Amino acid sequence: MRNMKLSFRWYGADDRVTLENIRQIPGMHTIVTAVYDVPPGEVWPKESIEALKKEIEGAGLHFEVVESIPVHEDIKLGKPTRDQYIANYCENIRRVAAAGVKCICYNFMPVFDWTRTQLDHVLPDGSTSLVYYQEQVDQVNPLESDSDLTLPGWDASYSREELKETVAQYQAMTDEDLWNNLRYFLEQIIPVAASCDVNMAIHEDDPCWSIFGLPRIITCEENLDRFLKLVDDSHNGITLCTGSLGCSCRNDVVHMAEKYTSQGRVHFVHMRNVKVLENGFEERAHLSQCGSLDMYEIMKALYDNGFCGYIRPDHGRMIWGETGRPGYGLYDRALGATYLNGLWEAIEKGAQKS
Ligand code: DNO
Repeated sequence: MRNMKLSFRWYGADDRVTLENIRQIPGMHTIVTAVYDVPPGEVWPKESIEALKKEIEGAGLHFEVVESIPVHEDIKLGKPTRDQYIANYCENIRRVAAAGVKCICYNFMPVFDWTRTQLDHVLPDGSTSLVYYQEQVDQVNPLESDSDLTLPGWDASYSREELKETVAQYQAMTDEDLWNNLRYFLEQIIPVAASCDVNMAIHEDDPCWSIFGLPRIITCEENLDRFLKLVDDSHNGITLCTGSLGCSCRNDVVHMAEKYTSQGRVHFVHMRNVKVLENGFEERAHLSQCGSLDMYEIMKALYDNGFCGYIRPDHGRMIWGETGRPGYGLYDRALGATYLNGLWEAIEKGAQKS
C-alpha cells in the first residue's frame, strides 16, 4: 500500500481554525506549521518547538512538516552577513528534526512570497477566492515613492522605504546571481538535512514568473531540473505546488508530478486548482471541473510513481459565511481534503483490481 500522509496547515494559537476542528477531518495525519513569533533568520527557541509538538500531539495529530523556515533576504541577496543566517538555518533544521519533523518547506522568492491582486474576489456561486490579474500588478511600482498602491499579502513588516531599497537590490541582480546564491545556501544546508534525515522541499515561485523585474527561478521544468542537480541528494527536493506551477499553461503539472515523484524528489504536495485566464488566474474549488487542472491525473501520477510523502489541500475559497485568513479557512480546505481522500482511495482500489 502506498500511503500518502494527509496534512493541513495551521497557523498556531492565533488561528481561528483549531486543532480540534482539524482532527475531525477524516484521514488527517499531520499538522503543517511553524514558529511564527521569531523574525526571519533567527534561531527558533527549543521551547517553542517543543510547545508546538506537545499541543499538536495532544490533539491526536503528528507534527512532521514545517512550512516555512523563512530564508533571510541576505542569503538570497548573497550578502556577507549570509553565513550567520545560514548557520542559524542549519540550527533550525537540527532543532525541528530533534522534535520529529521530517519535511521542511521553504521558498527562494525575492521579497514577495505569493502575490495576488485581490483576496476576496466573488465567484459566481457567491464564494470568494484569491485572484491575480496582470493588469493590476502592472499598475503597482514598488520603486515609486509616491505610489500608495500595494498588493494584498505583502510583508507588512517592511516600511515603504525599506521595501523600495530591497527591491532595488534585487533589480540589480540577474537570474544567474540568484542561482549562485541558492547553490551556496543548498551546499551548506543539504548535508545538515541529510544527517538529520529531514527532507527539504522548496516551494515554487507563486506565480511562476517574474514580477516587477525581480529574478524568479523556481518556475518551470527546466529550472526544477537545474535546481535538483545543484545538490544531487534526495534530501534536496520539492514541494509540488499545483497552483503555483499550474497558473502558467507552459507547465505540464501531471508530467512534472510523474517525473519528480519517480525521481524520489517530491516530499510535499500542495493541491490547489486554478482557472488560467488570458491575463492571470483565479483560485477555484479543488474539484477538477472547477478549474484548469486535472486533479485526478495529478493524484494518479503521484500514486503510480510511489508517492508516500505529505500532501495538503492548498488555499480554499471562503464559503458558508466563513471569515478569516484568506485561503486558509476551514470549510473549503476540509472539502478539499475529503476530495483528495476520495481520489486517492479510488485510484488505489482501481490499481489493486487491475
Ligand atoms: C501560500 C503558501 C506559501 C508557502 C511559502 C513556502 O499560501 O503556499 O506562502 O508557504 O512560499 O515557503
